[in-house]
Amino acid sequence: MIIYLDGKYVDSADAKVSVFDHGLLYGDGVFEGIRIYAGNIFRLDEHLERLEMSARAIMLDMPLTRAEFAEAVCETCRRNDLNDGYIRLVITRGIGDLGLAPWLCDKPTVFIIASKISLYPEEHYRDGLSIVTVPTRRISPDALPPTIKSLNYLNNILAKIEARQAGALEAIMLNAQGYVAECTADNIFVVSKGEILTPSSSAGALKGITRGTIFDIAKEQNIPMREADLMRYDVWCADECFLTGTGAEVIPVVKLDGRVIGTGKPGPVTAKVLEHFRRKVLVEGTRI
Ligand code: PXG
Repeated sequence: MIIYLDGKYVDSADAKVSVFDHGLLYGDGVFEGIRIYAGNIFRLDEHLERLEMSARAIMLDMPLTRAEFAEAVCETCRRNDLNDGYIRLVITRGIGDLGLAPWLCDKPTVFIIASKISLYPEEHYRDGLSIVTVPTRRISPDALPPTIKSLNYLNNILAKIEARQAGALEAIMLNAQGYVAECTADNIFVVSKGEILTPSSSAGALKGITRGTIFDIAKEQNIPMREADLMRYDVWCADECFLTGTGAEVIPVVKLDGRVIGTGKPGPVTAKVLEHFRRKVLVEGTRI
């Protein structure tokens, strides 16, 4: 596997970062997870825009222009002969000393991994997931805006551990007020009385690229959709529920906290959204 690392394309065995890198020492950095389908990188420009906003929010100067990043992402895919897979683009604060001070870091570290993706098994797309609500809350916007896709995933990781302990593959995280924020690595949606509802970023949701695609599909298909504050009750009593993420795409949820959602089977709105999503990823995108 060939990795892009600080302007060079190196073998994965040689792709090493320093133990003094603040991405490692403090989780000081930002990243993107991107998909490539049939040689087309899905919504690359939107991912790079979100990356720029994340970097701006943590006062990290972008070491490359958007065009340079786009080229580096495409070239990493080309060098790995990757037409379908997952791309991880990471920018850290770079190498510094053992103090927090980001201004003592020389220059950001940039690396890009283009690899295969491990998806949820197909039966979950057919039958739907059973998920739980976990005790770990989504970090609140006054601590760290949840819109920043930073290298600090520890609260989501704790939630993921709690999900696993409960025998679930994903989990709902509530915000500090007790409203549904999102899942550990996916946004959440409910369908209620024909309308698609999803938490806002001020309620703790990452502005997911897949989430944005769902808004586009809803508009194109004339399905009413809006942001709303959701309680667990709203998910328990919804007609349908589904999750979205770059890795998961669109995946139905049929059970939350032991309660069956709707009919207990993936619903028609979810099926329609999933079908249009799968079509979109094949026709949109940046050709490598
Ligand atoms: N919420 C959170 C907290 C995420 O980390 C999403 C929502 C979905 O956003 P996108 O833009 O992907 O539609 C994410 C992103 C992985 C992995 O390895 C996935 C994410 C983050 C980190 C790792 O599958 N999902």
